[in-house]
Amino acid sequence: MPPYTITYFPVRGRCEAMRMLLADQGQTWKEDVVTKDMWMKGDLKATCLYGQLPKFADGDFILYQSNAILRYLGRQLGLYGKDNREAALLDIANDGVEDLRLKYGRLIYQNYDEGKDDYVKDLPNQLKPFENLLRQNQGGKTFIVGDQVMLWGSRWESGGLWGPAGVLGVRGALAPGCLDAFPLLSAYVTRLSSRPKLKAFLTSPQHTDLPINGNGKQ
Ligand code: 6SG
Repeated sequence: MPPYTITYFPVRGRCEAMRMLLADQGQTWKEDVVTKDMWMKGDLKATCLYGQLPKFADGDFILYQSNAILRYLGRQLGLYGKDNREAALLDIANDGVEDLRLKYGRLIYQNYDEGKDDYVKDLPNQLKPFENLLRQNQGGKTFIVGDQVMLWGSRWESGGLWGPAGVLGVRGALAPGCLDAFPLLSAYVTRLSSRPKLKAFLTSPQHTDLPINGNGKQ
């Protein structure tokens, strides 16, 4: 029995980052899939702390909030930096991703037809900080934080930055070529996605067959 269970809708959504992190780290987990019909009944929602998914279990320890789950796993698996400063730098990166993810969520779920052109037009401004973050660490040749090609970097880097559908994961769909102007980010995505365990996950039906979002938009 894997120790971890992800309870979520049948989408990549807010869980793909933690799935990528777990896969990259050679962990196994159980998926507890909640369909729209199941969710609409309301009894599961009533038991969730904020009335939302994802819900995550590590044995009998239950967590909510996708970023809290990522941080928990980061600490659990030794991927949260070597000290308080590195942890803060990771938080800076992840919180920036969260801001972009919120914009993306509003686009996808509330304002797709009217908002798409402006979103794509502004994407270079949104991505530039991440190119800059990368450059600040050894010229962008490794990870966003840290000085070794170490697995802890994959915490935000595989999951947090480009895993979320709204950020780089959609470059083939929403904004093809959006990385072309960012050589460090492009190389970094290629570097990370060639990590064997992560690559195996990203090319598996578990990832490829799952829609990015819950309403068919991407
Ligand atoms: C939706 O917003 O998937 N959770 C979502 N929606 C259902 O009743 N801050 C936290 C976090 O980071 C945000 C949680 C997040 O963990 S994520 C949730 O619980 C609710 O509020 C986006 C996502 N959507 C999937 C979805 C939307 C439409 C079709 C599928 C939910 C399932 C069926 C209807 C609503 Fe559905």
